[in-house]
Amino acid sequence: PAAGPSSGAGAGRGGTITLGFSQVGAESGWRTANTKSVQEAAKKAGIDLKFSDAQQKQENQIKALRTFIQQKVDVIAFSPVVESGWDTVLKEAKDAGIPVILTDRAVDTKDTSLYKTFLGSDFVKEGRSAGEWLTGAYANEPGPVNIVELQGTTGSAPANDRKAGFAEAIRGDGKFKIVASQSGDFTRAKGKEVMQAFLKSQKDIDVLYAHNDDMALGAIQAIEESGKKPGTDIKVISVDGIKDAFVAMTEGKINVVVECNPLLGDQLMELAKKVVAGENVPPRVETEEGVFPQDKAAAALPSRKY
Ligand code: GYE
Repeated sequence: PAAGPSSGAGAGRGGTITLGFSQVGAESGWRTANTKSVQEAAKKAGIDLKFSDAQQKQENQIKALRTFIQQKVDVIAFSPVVESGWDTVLKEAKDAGIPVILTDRAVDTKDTSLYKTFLGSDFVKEGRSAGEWLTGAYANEPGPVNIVELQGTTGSAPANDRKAGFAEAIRGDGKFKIVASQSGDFTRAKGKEVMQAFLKSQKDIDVLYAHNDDMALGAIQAIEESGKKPGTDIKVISVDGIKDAFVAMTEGKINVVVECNPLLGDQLMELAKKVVAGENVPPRVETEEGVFPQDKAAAALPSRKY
């Protein structure tokens, strides 16, 4: 039977759900894997995906969300580039009766009725795991342990939370000192550039903590070009777990990677179907992740999916 005119959110033309998805950008290997996962899962689930890339700019995401609202999509999902500044546009979606799912990154709002659920990782825990690895590795070493930190995109949930979790884990022992901390915007190019500056301004760097693998990989180039050995002269801690980082671990250049899972597509489609059907969903759905020290890298490498 021919589908009648769409009767608004939740109906779906001809039974097909339309999902408007606003992605952060294409800044990292993690992001590329995440995009692929969402696109493949939508296809598999028979969901009509309207995909929009914000190129790491909040204004582009707000525009994309407004376009989705105008198009009367059945459900909106997005990965907010930064945490704050979403209340107005989320209110517009709510007033239009379009449910919103946060994927990967959270928003900072007091009004939790503005979205149905959050699907992603516990970034504070990731930061804590990174810090715990460090305190373990240096348990019997005298200090000081001078750390430089490459932060993710300023104002983003993973940058804020990975910083906070790490700081919390090392706080108990005064020998751990963060001597420099700056954003590398989650990219290889910026990671390299900022590491070059750190190497110039800091005489004595023991450890690099990078909020993602791409920045760590860029920084590794800078370390090598400066004549030092990454993983040995400067220990490297990273987050995500992309294949390239596992390769770098097997080469001894990264010491530990805290995993962050980008393969959220299938779970997102499940949640999208449920919220469109008006079913209850849990307010937070977290993904399972591990920690991979260097000696586990070779065994894990062949089965890495991203
Ligand atoms: O760690 C980083 C990406 O939001 C968890 O964004 C994501 C982060 C991921 O650019 O590589």
